[in-house]
Amino acid sequence: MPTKTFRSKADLAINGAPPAFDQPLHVGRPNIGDRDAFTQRVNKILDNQWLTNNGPMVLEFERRIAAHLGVKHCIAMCNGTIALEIAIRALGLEGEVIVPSWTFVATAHALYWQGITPVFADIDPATHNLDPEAVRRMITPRTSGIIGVHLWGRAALIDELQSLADEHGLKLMFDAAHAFGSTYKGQTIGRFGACEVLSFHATKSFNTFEGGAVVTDDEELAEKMRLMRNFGFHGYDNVIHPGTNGKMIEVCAAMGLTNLDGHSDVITINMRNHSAYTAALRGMPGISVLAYDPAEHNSHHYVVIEVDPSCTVTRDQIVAALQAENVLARKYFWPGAHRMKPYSEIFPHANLLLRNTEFVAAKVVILPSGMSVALEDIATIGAIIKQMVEG
Ligand code: T4K
Repeated sequence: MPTKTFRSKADLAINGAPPAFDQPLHVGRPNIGDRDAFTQRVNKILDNQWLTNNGPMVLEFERRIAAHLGVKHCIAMCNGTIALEIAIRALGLEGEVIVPSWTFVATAHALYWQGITPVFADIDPATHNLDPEAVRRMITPRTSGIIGVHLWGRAALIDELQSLADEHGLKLMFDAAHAFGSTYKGQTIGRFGACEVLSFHATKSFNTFEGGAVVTDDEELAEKMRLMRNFGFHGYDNVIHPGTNGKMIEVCAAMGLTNLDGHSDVITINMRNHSAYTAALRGMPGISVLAYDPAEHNSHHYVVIEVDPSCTVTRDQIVAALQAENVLARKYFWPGAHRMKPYSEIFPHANLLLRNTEFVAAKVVILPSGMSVALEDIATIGAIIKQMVEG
């Protein structure tokens, strides 16, 4: 363990001392695969003179992702948010749709953007995922569906949500933006609900620069989404459906194919990092690291720590101390979508029904991980937090 001392509670306001890290250590630093393989693919794209619109690289990417997840259809898109919007529209969701507030705001925005009201249901504070009983309480005659989120790649309570949806005649889909390669009861995420939506944003464990996809076993739904992502074109000069431009471009697919080849290495490093953080923070009063179920697959991309109200320092003091040392920890997804506009104006009292969301949002910190984080970095970050808590 390093012997250096870092800013303590008392020191936080003192300026001038050099930070522990010369360069910022980011949450969300992209994992970048084999550069030569990527460059070769880019050269192929340039030689082909086919840059977008369902090119060969995107078709190969879709085949590989579908095979990787064991799902019939992968419809690649320009990003996860557009993929959510297209899936929501293709499913015919309308009126009200129940979602967690404890998610990235895109889950709610994808509904609101289309004139649908996102209705926030509370989470289970242990899993950070939707509590099916809280979902049940939010169902009204206007409810048309539920969007479950597999937060931190940990699967939502899929069976319970599916039973609830069936019982009330609701559509169920999943925001699986964090769950690429995760499993639920041993089955790969991708085939649950009517469809599942992935994000391949630069900050995800697996990225295509920007990108996303909807995956589903439903042939008819897949066909509809393929039309919608390309303005509704069915052949030249023939538009048979309203649509938008949701296409993934060739260079993103090239990045995806390259990163897919290296993704198992990323997971190995993430698992190593997660274990190292867990060991470094073990026994620190009021601090815990969210665990991943060893019986399920998970990319271990998110290192989520919880700072309990019983801790000697607050969550915000820890974040401030880390940032002062150039560790750019994040408070994802504080303060919760219900406290962001326009939802805070539409539902000014949502907090009263979202006690667990509020409780969790106040105590979470995400720490840097991925290929650019070394074990020594984790030891130093552990020492900074220790100094704060015990110093
Ligand atoms: N549903 C869920 C549950 C999601 O988490 C997301 C996205 C979506 C849906 C929507 O999917 P997309 O439409 O994005 O495909 C970031 C990402 O932009 C967003 O994709 C992600 N979730 C969310 C959790 O994080 P910000 O606002 O935190 O981004 P930003 O610019 O602050 O960057 C985050 C960190 O990453 C910084 O510390 C810097 C670092 N970074 C970022 C980029 C882009 C790099 O080091 N290199 C980079 O190239 O939203």
